[in-house]
Amino acid sequence: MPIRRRRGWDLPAHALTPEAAVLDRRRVLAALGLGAGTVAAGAFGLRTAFGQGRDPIGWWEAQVGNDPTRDLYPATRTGTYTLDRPLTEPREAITYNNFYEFGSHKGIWQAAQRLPLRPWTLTIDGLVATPRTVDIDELIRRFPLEERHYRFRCVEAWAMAVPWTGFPLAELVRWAEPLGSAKYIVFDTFQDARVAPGFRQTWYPWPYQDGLTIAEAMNELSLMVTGIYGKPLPPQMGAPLRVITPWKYGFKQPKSIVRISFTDQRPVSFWEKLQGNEYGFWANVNPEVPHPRWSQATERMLGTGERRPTLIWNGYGEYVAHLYDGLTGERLFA
Ligand SMILES: Nc1nc2c(c(=O)[nH]1)N[C@H]1C(S)=C(S)[C@@H](COP(=O)(O)O)O[C@H]1N2
Ligand SMILES: [Mo]
Repeated sequence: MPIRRRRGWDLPAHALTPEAAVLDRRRVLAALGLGAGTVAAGAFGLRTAFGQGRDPIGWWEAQVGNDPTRDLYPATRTGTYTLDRPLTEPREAITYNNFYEFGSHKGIWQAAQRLPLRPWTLTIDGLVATPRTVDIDELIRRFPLEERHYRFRCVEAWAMAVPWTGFPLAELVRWAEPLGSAKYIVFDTFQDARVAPGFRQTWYPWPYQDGLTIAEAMNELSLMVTGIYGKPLPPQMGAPLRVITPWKYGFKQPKSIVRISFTDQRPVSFWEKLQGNEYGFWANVNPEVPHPRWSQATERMLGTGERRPTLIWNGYGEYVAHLYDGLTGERLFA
C-alpha cells in the first residue's frame, strides 16, 4: 500500500474550485454526446435533466420523475425518532457529499449523475441459507418504507439532520436467513470504472466496503435507505440503496450497495485499509475521543454552519450503548 500524501476528505470547503465543477459538467456532457449505452440509457433522468444546468434540485426532480418506485414516496414518518435541531436544507445535503468513487472532494454531485440507477441488483451471499440476487425494485417493494428523522455525523466533524426513507436492516437480515455461524454483515458498493473516475485512482482499496456485527445490524436504528426528503435518493447520496447507522461516523455507512455478505471474519473497511490507526471497525461517535488529527468535541451543521457539541453515540445511547457492554480492549470510538 503506497503512502498517501493527499488526504482528500480533509479538504476545506474552499478547495471546491469552480474548475472542478466545470470539469464534472463536461464529463456529463461528454457521456451524453458519445451516447455510451451504459451511461446515457442506464442513468434514467439524464436525458430529461439535460438543460437543467447547475440546479441540483432540477436534476433530482427529473430523476424522480423516472423512478419506478416513486409511488412509494413520501412514506409515513415513524414518530419515535425525534430531533433536537432543525432539518438541514435539502439543497445543502445534496450538494455537499463524500462519495470517493466520483472524486476526493465534496462537490461530486454533478459527476454522480452518471451513476446508472437501473437496472440494479443486490446480491446476498456468504453464510446464508440460500445466496441470491434480487432486483432492486422487487427488494424495495418487499419491505414497507418509513421515514425517520436522524442526525448524521461525518468523522470530519460536519453534520446534518435529515429525513431518510427506508426499511429496517433487521428485516433484510431476517429475510436473508444467515447461518448461525455468521457474525458480521459486509456491504459492498458498485464498482464500474466506466461510470466513476475514482476507480482509476488505484491506490484506493476498491470497492468501498464496510461492515457491522450482526447485533448492530439487527438494532432497530439500522436502516436500509432508499430515499431522502420524501423522494427517492439522488445518486450523489447513494441511490438506489445505502445503509444508515446514525450512532456511527459517516464512513461506516456505504452508498450505492450492490452486495451484502455474511461472514464469520471481522471485515477491514475501505478507510481502515488505508489508515487503520485513524479509522477502525467500530467508529462510534464520541466527543471525548479525538481523531488523531482533530478534535471531535463539536460539529458543524451543513448549511447554517452552526457549531454544536458532539453527542456521545451521536445522541442514540439509549438504543445502542448496551451493544458494547463488556467489549473491553476494543477501540469502540475510532
Ligand atoms: N460508496 C461510498 N459510500 C460512502 C462514502 C464513499 O466515499 N463511497 N463516503 C462515506 C462518508 S465518509 C460519509 S460522511 C457519507 C456521506 O454521505 P452523504 O454524502 O450522503 O452525506 O457517506 C459514506 N458512504
Ligand atoms: Mo465521512
